[in-house]
This record gives sequence, structure tokens and C-alpha cells, in this order.
Amino acid sequence: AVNDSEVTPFTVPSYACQRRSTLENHNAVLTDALSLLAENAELSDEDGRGVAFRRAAAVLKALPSAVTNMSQLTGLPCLGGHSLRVIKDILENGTSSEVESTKESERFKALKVLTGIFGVGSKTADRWIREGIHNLQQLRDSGQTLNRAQQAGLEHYDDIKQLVSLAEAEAIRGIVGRAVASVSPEAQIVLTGGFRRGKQTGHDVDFLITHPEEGSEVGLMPKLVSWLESRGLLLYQKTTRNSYLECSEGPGRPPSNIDRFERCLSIFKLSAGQTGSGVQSEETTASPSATERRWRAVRVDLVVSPISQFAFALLGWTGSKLFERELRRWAGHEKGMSLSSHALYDNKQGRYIRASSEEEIFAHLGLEFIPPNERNA
Ligand code: DCP
Ligand code: MG
Repeated sequence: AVNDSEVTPFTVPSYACQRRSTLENHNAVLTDALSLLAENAELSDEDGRGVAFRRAAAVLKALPSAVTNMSQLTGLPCLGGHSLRVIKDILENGTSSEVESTKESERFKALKVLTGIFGVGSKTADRWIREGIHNLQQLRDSGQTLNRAQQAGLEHYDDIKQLVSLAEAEAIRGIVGRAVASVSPEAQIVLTGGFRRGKQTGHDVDFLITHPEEGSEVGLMPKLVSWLESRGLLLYQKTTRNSYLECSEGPGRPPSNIDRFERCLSIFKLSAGQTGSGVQSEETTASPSATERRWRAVRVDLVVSPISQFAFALLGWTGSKLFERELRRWAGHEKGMSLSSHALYDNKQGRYIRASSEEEIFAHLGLEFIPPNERNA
């Protein structure tokens, strides 16, 4: 007789925002494979396929133990035929031929390298690849016109592709925190993104800034950026204005999912002396120029939110990206509401629902509160 425990199917709720997804993952081999296919789909502008693979990976991440048998997957949500074939392939052969061939394909490798340049998206990378550009040297030799972001991205490529450590993120929080305090003493700054979810590394550092008095956050970003720039701390920055106006949306025009906060995308210059342990990790010593230098470049995102929208902004900027997407899908499909990083809108009642904490937003959505470290879907 077959061991019962081996064929007992797992059960998992459909939406990632109904699940507690810690950083613990008993199915990393499977989820890495599905994530690679998701990445390939996203880089090829096939977002629908990308989300399908991301959802499938998130379901496997949420399982309490490693999958050993296809029968355990019976009845699980979000596992489409394509994902199931990939999982079956790996369980039976140790690898998936589709994943291996994607990983080795020249197109995927070129898309990864080119979109790894800050300021380069999949459309630009695709155009360059069609023009025969597959790597950084070919890009430099091609004479392609690069915008300011892309020039900075190319210049700091090696630094930016290195993961940021928690120690580095905290050092930057210290510096940006001092800058914020000096331009607006009452203002508050929070580390968001992956670090708020308890990750030890990230590809960038995300901050959300607000002021306890509504309206006093206006003008904060330019002052903050000037403070940082005057001290030579920004290698690149581009600030975009807040374009969110609640009244212009009005009833029947629910808030879109696009963020319209005042936002600064930057490349921060972090000096070696500013992190407790120094900025050089073992892996970064590969580049001789990096070992001579006493600093590294780090991608830093700054967002300023009015206090009235702060809870929505905090929830929206904590991620993970899939968790956010699933929250919005839940709101729309299950509750007839529209959720964005600015507001929650009840489509039936035709009104905005206020909230001053993440807990309140989950409650309005009829969801159990999931703390940040369990949003790693
Ligand atoms: N986010 C968003 N809209 C965007 C960009 C990001 O809602 N246009 C949200 C979802 C992300 C969070 O902000 O989880 C931070 O974005 P990152 O790309 O920095 O993602 P993470 O911080 O989760 O990942 P990493 O640790 O790799 O930086
Ligand atoms: Mg981040």
C-alpha cells in the first residue's frame, strides 16, 4: 500500500493575499524553475503568462513541505497545465528541458544583461537585440543614443547588479533619515520593499516618507534631493511629480493601479565608512576598480506620501509584487473594490474608504491581517 502521507493533497487558498508566505521555501528547485519562466515571459512582454507562472510558484512556496509526488498537487489553485508539465519534468528527471533551454538561449541571456542596465526595459532591450546588440560591449560600440538614466545605469552596471545587504540598506536609512530630519524635522521615513518583509538582501532600497500634518509633505522631496545632491550622495536622480488628484477621479472613475506619488529614482553613492562592516563583500572584489574605490553605487527609491494616503502607500510599497497584484485582484473580483497605493474605492457605494493603518485596509477587504514578513509570495 502507498504511504498515505505521500498522497494526501496539500490545500492552499487561491489568492496569495489569503496566505502567509514566509521566506522559508521547501520547494526552491521548483519555484526557481517557474520563476525563470515567469521572468522570460515578462521580458518578452507576455505579462499574462508571467503572472500565471508567478502564481504557480507562489502556491508551491506556500506548501509546508517539499512536493515529491504529482498527486499531492491535486486540487491546488493556480497550477495550469504548463506549470504542471514543468513540475512533473523536474520531479521525474531532476530538471525541466524547457527551463534549461530558456536559460541557455542567447535571447534570454541578452534580455537579462540589457534589462539589467538601470533605465532599460524589455522593449528597448528587444529593439537592441534585433539590431544585433547582445551585451554591454556591443552596446557601447554601437553608438546607440542612451538617455541620462541609461548612461548612469551602464556606468554603474557592476555595482547595481550586486545585491544590497541589510547592513547597507540600514546605513542608507541612517543617511537619508538625517537628510529628512534636517529638511523637515517632523517627517517620518520607513524602509519598505523587500527589507520590510524581512529579506536580508535586495536589488534596491525603497523608502516611504510622510509628514504627520497633511499638506506639510509638499515640497519635501526637492529639499531632500537638494540636501543629498549638495553632499555628493546622488550619482543620478530623477524626480517625478505627484499627479494623484482624488477629486479628478471621482465616482465611477476608480483610482488606477499606477502610482502617482512624488517619487525619486536614484543611484546612491554609499561610502565604505558608512556601513558598519564596510561595503565590500567577498563577491564584489572581482572587479579591480571596485576594490580601489571606497564606495559603491546602490539603487535607492524615495516616495513621498501625504499622511491621508500613508497606509495605502505603505501597503503598496511593501510588496511582494505578486502579493500586491493579488490584493488588487481580491479587492476587484471578490469585494467590488479598487485598491491602489493611494486609496480604496468601493465601486458599489461609489465612495472612498479611509484607513490609517494596514490592519484597517485588510479588515475593509475582509482579509485576515498578514504582517510584512508573511507577504513574501
Ligand atoms: N511597487 C509598486 N509599483 C511599482 C514598483 C514597485 O507597487 N511601480 C511595489 C511592489 C514592490 C515594492 O514596491 O514589492 C518595491 O519594489 P521593488 O521592485 O524594489 O521590489 P522588492 O523590494 O520587493 O524587491 P527587492 O528586494 O529585489 O528590491
Ligand atoms: Mg526593493
